Amino acid sequence: MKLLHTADWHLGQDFFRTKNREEEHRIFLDWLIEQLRQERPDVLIVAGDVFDSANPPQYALTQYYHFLAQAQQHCPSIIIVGGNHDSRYVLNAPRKLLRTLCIHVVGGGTAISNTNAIAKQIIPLHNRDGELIGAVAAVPFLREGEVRTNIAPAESYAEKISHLREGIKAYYQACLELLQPYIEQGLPIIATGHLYAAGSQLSDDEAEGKSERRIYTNMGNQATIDTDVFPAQFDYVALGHIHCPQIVGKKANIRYCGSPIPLSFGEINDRKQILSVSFDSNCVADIRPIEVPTHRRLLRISGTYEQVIAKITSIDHTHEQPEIWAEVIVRVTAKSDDQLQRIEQLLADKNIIALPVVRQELNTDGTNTSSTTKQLYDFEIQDINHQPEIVFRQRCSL
Ligand SMILES: [Mn+2]
Repeated sequence: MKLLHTADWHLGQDFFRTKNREEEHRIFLDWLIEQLRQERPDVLIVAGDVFDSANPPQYALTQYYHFLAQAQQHCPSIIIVGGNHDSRYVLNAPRKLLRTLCIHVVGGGTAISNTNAIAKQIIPLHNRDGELIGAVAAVPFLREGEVRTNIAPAESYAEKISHLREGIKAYYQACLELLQPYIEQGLPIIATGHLYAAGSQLSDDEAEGKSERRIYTNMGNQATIDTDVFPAQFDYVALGHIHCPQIVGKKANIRYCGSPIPLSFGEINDRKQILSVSFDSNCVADIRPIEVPTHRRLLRISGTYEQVIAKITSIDHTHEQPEIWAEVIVRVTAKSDDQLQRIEQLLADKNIIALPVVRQELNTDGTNTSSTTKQLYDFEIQDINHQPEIVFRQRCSL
């Protein structure tokens, strides 16, 4: 038995409200079809965040269906689960139609008390000859209301988190019971999940909270889930949510495959990949990352004015296609429109796009920059917390 594991595509991503990722996603999906052709897996698993938003743009839906139409010709089963960015309704709408193509969609979780509904998330796997070869507990991103039965009034934050963890564990336990017939046959048992496993290493921006900020709505980063929520009978756990590929909790068979394209400047040092997992009877025999080729270069350029100029000057391959996107942060002691213009001109000459725009950070004491002393030419929503009046005035002046 062999599976390919991917997640966190974020089709339709709007990059700084100015650029889309349509071309990069098209190239990735074409590449993925080629991998299906070469690897010939028995199942493809997409572990959540197919789309970047609950209401994806039309071109993203077209890319998704175009991909599925091709992929089902090369793969006996495809399993898609919803992530926190996905709308369960968008994913589930074509569910019955896709089922006829052996594409199984689980857009959202179900109430933990509803065993019949959970049973529908257990998917038997068959090979090209129609033989039963394994089973998957296709568990999507779980919302609090689905996994909690005992919401008490006035409970503390810690109690809330602890109940959420218990609920997720119970959900996987419920799956385990339904998987027993397959376990007894000695078949490989696979589970999916879209959650923040404890001890995961975040990409730079994820750590800063810029990228995956909606870990659990209103729950922040504390709602990490220990890997002991996954029963030992699961032979492989295909996770999504964290964009940096990694093993979780030192258990080689519990994995994040990461996002296939960098979705923020904090992800540019990640090795983007999908995972090819082979089983020998019900044991994982081999887990092999397949690196996703990079299509567009993303760069982070920061430093003093002189350093930024030197860095931009030293960039080779300018005018490469597609154009380079860069995050440019200039640390200055006093605002200078002239310097900013020179940097912008230099970038334009090299056909590098600064996103969102070149940003000046003001060092009030001339040494370090703190977020509270930051003066932004372009500003983000969190800055409103600091200086609502300044933000308002800047907005009016645009
Ligand atoms: Mn994601």
